[in-house]
Amino acid sequence: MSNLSREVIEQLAEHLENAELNAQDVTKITDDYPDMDFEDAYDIQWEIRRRKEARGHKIIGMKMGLTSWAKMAQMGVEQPCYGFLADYFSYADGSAIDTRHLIHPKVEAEFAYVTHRELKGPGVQVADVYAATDFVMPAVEVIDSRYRDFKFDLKSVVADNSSSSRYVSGGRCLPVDAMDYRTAGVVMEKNGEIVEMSAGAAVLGNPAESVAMLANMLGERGESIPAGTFIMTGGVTAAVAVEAGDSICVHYHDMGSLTLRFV
Ligand code: OOG
Ligand code: MG
Repeated sequence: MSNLSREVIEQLAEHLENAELNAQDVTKITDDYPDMDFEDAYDIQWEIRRRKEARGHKIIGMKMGLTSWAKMAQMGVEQPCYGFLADYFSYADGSAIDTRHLIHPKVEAEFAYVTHRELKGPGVQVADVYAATDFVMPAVEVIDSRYRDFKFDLKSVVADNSSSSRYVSGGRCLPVDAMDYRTAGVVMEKNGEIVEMSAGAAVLGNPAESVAMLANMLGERGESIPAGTFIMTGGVTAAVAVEAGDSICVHYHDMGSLTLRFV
């Protein structure tokens, strides 16, 4: 089912993408379109993706969001969502992120999975994810909701590409069976002080569950996770607000650390 016309979907995609590109916040779109449903919301996200590809950007990965209780509680939303990652979102470990292009960035510590085999839902389970995973690596996401004061509902955030903005990945990559990622600890420091800590199990009991859920959600639209996809599985702690001058360092058990600073 979907309630919005194609014309409105395209208008809202342009509106939200402009908010991203101009770093200008907007009110949440369900205020003006209360009838919008989840199919409409994902249609808007896929239209933003199409717009970027039409301008020559490459889609280089996917992300899951709101997969931990810490994140769901922080945002007042009780279901995971997905988004896409465009080429210009990606930064190298140690990079400086320019806050002038962002509205109100927050950082999240995540585990990323890279696949070597297609995963197509429905019915994808953790075992399928293990069989399809090439390696697991640390990633730190910078989210930047286009909605005023980061206030949204699930449909609005889905339409806004699940707040995707920037990320760094790196550290030590490990085979999927090298460790039990559920008990892999993560410690986040902001300006040298510990601000959050958690472990992989915070994400749906096992970050691989998040990859399975992504495959199953994409399956509902007839889409899949192609072989060779980089997938961020969602923040293991609440997101931490940052501004120009801040530096972030995230330490991962046995997988090294990632740093980024904001200028
Ligand atoms: C939505 C995106 C959440 C995560 O890792 O949970 C997300 C938001 O909180 O703005 O990326
Ligand atoms: Mg995230």
